[in-house]
Amino acid sequence: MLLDKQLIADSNAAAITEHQRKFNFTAAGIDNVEAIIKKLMNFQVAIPSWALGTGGTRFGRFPGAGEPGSLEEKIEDVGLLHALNNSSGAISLHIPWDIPTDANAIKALAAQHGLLFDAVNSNTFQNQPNQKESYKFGSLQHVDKAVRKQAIDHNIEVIKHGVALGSKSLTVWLADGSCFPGQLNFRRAFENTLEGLHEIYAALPEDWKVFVEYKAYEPNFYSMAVGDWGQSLLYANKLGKQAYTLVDLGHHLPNANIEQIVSLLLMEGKLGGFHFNDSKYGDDDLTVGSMKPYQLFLIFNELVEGMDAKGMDHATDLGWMIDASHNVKDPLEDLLQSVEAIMIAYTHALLVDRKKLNEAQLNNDVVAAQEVLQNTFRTDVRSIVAEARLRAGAALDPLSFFRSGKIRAQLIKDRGINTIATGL
Ligand code: PSV
Ligand code: MN
Repeated sequence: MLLDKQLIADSNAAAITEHQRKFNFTAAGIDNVEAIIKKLMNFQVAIPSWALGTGGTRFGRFPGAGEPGSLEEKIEDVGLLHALNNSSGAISLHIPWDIPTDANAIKALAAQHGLLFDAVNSNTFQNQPNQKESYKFGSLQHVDKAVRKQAIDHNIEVIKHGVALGSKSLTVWLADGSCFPGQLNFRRAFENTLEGLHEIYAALPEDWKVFVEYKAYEPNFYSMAVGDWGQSLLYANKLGKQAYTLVDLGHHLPNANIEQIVSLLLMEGKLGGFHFNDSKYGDDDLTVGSMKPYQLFLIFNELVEGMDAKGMDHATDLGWMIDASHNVKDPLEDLLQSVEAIMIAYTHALLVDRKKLNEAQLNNDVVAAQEVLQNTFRTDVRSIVAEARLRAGAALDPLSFFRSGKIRAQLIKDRGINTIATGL
């Protein structure tokens, strides 16, 4: 389904007067509003293919009708999001969940929706049917060379799929680790993992990056092969200049200071990208900004400050992606909420008065520094984000547009009652 842009234009026309009133009011208080709008129009957040279907809850999985049943339909769904918000211009595939039967046709379909292929993701955290070796005791860290080789070969195959689609990066997330003390020799596990990553790294095209994603724990785990940013950074430094750390917001121990982690990784030139989500207790994969919006703002504040200090391009020099699951909401509605939260946090970070903040820091004026950040955070910037969408031909209010009912109804009509297994 390709969304008829006229429908968006009609709904925008109905809401334009109210929007302009709000936008003019907010814009009047901002010096560089035009520059900010330009940045917002360029900023894209990739959507993971596995977030487009309903995930499971303790009570079961309750998928809504009209969810995508094929890679083509997943691309259509992301295309729809992008048409609505102009900020979801890329899709991230997970192999083997998303192996294209015809890469050229898939590429052409994505192009029709204005989408690029973001990082491709390997999966050595689930045994696949007909797989020779088992990942029961890990993949790249495994004591058995044959298991390690299987995991390396899989990653190299993922790179090949990515090359065929025009992707430019590989994300490696390992569920490797141990369940009990004594089970693993930590040093040997690290060395095996590094050796495998070296082989994968050697298969990267020159213009590719590899992202090493860390995660503090899996249920019932005692240790992880890549458990925190320190371990990830060690691997990335040892691998070379095409290797970076990837920060998934849900992958930290409680109360970790993620904004400080981000700042230091950026300083080291080793921050590769993000998986945005939110959480209350663990790796909850909740809607971005639904629990800790101030933390999200503080992270973006460090990102903008650090990227500007290095002359980096906000839109292209880091990998921006959502990694969330949707169990009780319509996945597309949830993703629209997540992208909106990211755009708001980014706008807030662009608005921070850097000069004032810097002065406050140099003068040890703690109160003034806090005021700068909190005044910004308390500014309602939703009309600025909406204006950026309007100028790009997207919807003033994507969620209301989607909720008007016509889109899901059309998807259900086109697809029957398709539902999809998310693999989570
Ligand atoms: C693991 O929890 C993770 O965050 C990794 O990014 C995976 O690739 C993804 O979720 C899907 O399981
Ligand atoms: Mn992730």
